Amino acid sequence: MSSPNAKLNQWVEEIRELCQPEAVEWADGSQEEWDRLTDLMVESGTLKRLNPEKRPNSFLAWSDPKDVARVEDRTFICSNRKVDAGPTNNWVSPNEMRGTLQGLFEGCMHGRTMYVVPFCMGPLGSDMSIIGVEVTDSPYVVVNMKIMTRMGSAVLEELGPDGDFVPCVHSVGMPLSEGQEDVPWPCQENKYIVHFPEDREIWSFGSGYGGNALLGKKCLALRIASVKARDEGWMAEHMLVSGVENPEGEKRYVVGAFPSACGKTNFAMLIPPKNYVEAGWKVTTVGDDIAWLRPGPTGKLHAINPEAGYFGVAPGTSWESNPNAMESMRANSIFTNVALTEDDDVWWEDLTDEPPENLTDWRGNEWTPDSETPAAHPNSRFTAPAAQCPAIDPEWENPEGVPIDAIIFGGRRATTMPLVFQAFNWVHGVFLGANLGSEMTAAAEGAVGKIRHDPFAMLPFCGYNMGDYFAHWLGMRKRIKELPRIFHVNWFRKRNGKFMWPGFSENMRVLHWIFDRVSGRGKGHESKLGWVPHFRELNFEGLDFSFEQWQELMAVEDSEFRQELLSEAELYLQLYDHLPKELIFQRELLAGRI
Ligand code: O2Y
Ligand code: MN
Repeated sequence: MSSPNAKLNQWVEEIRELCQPEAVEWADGSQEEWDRLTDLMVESGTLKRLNPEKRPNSFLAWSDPKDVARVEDRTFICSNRKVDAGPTNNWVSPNEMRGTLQGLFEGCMHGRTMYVVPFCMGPLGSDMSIIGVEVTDSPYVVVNMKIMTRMGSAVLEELGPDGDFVPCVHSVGMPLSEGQEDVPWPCQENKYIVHFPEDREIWSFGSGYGGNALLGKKCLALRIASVKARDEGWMAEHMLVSGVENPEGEKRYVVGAFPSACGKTNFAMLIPPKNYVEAGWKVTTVGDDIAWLRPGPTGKLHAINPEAGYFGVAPGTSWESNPNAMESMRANSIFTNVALTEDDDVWWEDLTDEPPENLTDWRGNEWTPDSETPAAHPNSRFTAPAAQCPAIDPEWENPEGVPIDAIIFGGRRATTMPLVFQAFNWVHGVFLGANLGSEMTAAAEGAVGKIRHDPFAMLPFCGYNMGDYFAHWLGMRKRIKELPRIFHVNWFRKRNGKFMWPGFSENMRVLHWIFDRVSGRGKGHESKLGWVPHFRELNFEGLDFSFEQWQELMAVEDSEFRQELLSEAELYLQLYDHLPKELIFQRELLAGRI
């Protein structure tokens, strides 16, 4: 098979000549193909079929322990000029990198099948969507792409004879010589995740895992799309998209950017407290990770979720913390690096209060509750279809996107940041996004508890100079007729080592205030940080929360903010030559206020 698109056929032929696979297969996205590839991987040991009674049509993969996460130090933005990648990205000149890739990819698919995977990021037929084609030697990638994107023949049809696509080349980097036996998870020590922003091209070598290999997600939908968005006047953001409807049937949509380990997926799929549900409030999910935003027909910013599935962190996800995610992965899902139960189901830390007596851990070893290592890898994942989420928004595939009224920035902060405040205006809101930071939670990330600044939660995902990205955000205010209001939230403030706010479902109360603010209700009052709610403006019905607790939760300590200003200085110095003056001015204003 080939496609009706001559440019695509020619490119596939070039990659075939370079990589020299044993066979070429065009993915059509059918159930037959899924069955055939999953059978093949069960046979080869890459997948285990889970108990069909408990988890129909679902599989478990255990990766090589050297291939368990995104590799930021091996991720490159190869713009023509170094300054366009900026100081926060790894840069190598396109010429040098193309030479390196030529060497790496020559013959890299020997003995393997090369799959050609046409995929669409965003609803088929939407002007906001982008088509990509990923060539890969990993059948695990093909089946994951079927869940995470619109994939296969329908995309080729949409592409037509003249359509354009983002070429994505992926290899696990382990060619097989004649008679050489394969391993369940082929990969390579030496990994390269490479983006050519001007050519809109992605090359990935050596990893079969997540964001390194499912190239529609972080590589296309964020790094390449952010560059395209800057050039074309829209925004590609690392944001969830949710709908909120009040008992009167008034509906608002919000987007939210949160650095990792801040409960972003839980917030995207929030189930309101009982009294809210009984009163008729509804929260729906459009997307849990990425939003593409364009000025839309209503004059507001409109958002689509470019993805069709969730690639969520398993540990910590449970019927208590996120029932909607649990429902989403009941069937037709792939689990990576979680533990296997005795009855062929999956388990991970915090899934149940009591761990099962006997498990096989993610490395394939026997595990009991006395074992000293976790049963599931901390970055273990579920890949589940978004359409299976009970809270999926009825408009989630609307080709025009959904109109956005609020942008929410949040981090995990034990000190300094109150529960919620609203930016004074767009420029101040951009300042809040630029200063977004979160505590590090894993020793692997650095000093636990230390603040890592992650502007707009985009530091690892912006395909160009972060200073220019801030300028693009500032410039967007002139393109949008009805600007969304911008808010900052922090669910994680602590006193005496204890969280001051219950979080999870109770975050609905904050969302309610945000809803009221963007609807012209909810008065609030001005503080040094921005607009904040009065105690009486938050609905505490069904929650025992005193005025004294509220005052502590909302307190602004000048000394903490002095420290905050100092810690921001590092990023400002790093970006000094591309930093918009508006942000320097905002920083001065904040310094003045405190
Ligand atoms: O570790 C990986 O390869 C995946 S990273 C990821 C996956 C889903 C959603 N967000 C992220 C992230 O790092 O932001
Ligand atoms: Mn993410």
